[in-house]
Amino acid sequence: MRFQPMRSRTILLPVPLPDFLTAPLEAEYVCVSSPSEDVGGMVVPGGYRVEQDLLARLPKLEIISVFGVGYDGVPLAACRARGIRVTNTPDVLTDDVADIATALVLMTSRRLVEADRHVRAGEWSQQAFPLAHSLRGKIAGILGLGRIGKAVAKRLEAHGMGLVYHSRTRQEVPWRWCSSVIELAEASDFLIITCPGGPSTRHLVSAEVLSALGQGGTLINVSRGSVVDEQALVHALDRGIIRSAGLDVFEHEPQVPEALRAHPHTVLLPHVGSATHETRRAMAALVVGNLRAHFASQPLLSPVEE
Ligand code: A2R
Repeated sequence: MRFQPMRSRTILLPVPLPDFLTAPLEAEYVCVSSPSEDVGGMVVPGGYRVEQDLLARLPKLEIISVFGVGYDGVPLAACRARGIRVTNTPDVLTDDVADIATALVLMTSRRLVEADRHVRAGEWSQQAFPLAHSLRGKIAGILGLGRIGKAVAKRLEAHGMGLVYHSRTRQEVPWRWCSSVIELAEASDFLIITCPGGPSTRHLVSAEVLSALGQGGTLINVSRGSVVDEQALVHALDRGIIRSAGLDVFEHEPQVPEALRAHPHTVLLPHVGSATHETRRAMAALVVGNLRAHFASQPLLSPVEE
């Protein structure tokens, strides 16, 4: 007779997740898509909003394992008050997200999307493509110098760029610290957002910050759309207050304002920072490993500590 594992724990998956994540979960646990009294664990994608009334319907919930590094959708204080543990998937996605930030810097500065359209539209034989802008000697300002911010900084240094940064804490790094986001924007040709989302960073990049970035400036965002006042960004692009924007994240995903889609100097990606086979599988392994560790009363692999 084949051995059947005892699936005694119930895990809530409130939204569809990839097969390579659900398959190992279904092998070990009873997986459900609606809340029930038995639910002991929950797996949600990064940025998913875990509402308080959902938590209230899960009296036995012990752990929320986030499939992503950003956990801004999880009400941490409420979880702490109930002793619910929270995990995320840091480190394994750092390089991929940093690559996308670097790609957006190159795509906006060298106008690569426009250049591609130029060739496809058969325009090359009629007119030369206009000149773009070099990266060498330009300044990249990193907003949030954590794991991803540092990986972006290293990549852009290799492109001959100068670096400045702003985080709440000054760090022992070779790059100049700016004490405010405005000071950072003033010093930057490219303002690159790599800080977490959530209430404490909401609209940190405001109309005032975009003005400080200025006419030759480019905004790059690979963290969370909530960090940018999107209306102010549309205004800044339309009025030429800044030159361009490269965005992998938006305030109301998957909605992207028509004004951003129509603008010639925006490069827009559908939140693909960590979207590779390799990284998504490594993230899935961390999600499963954290649940396994929790239910075996072992130390968590990547607990969220605030
Ligand atoms: O401020 P600090 O010293 O705690 O530094 C963190 C910085 N940060 C902020 N910087 C400015 N203003 C804030 N209000 C603020 N809050 C946090 O963001 C730290 O240097 C950085 C975050 O780095 P890590 O925790 O290492 O996160 P990681 O792995 O780089 O990912 C960043 C975000 C995620 O939360 C996702 O939303 C997104 O990238 O994919």
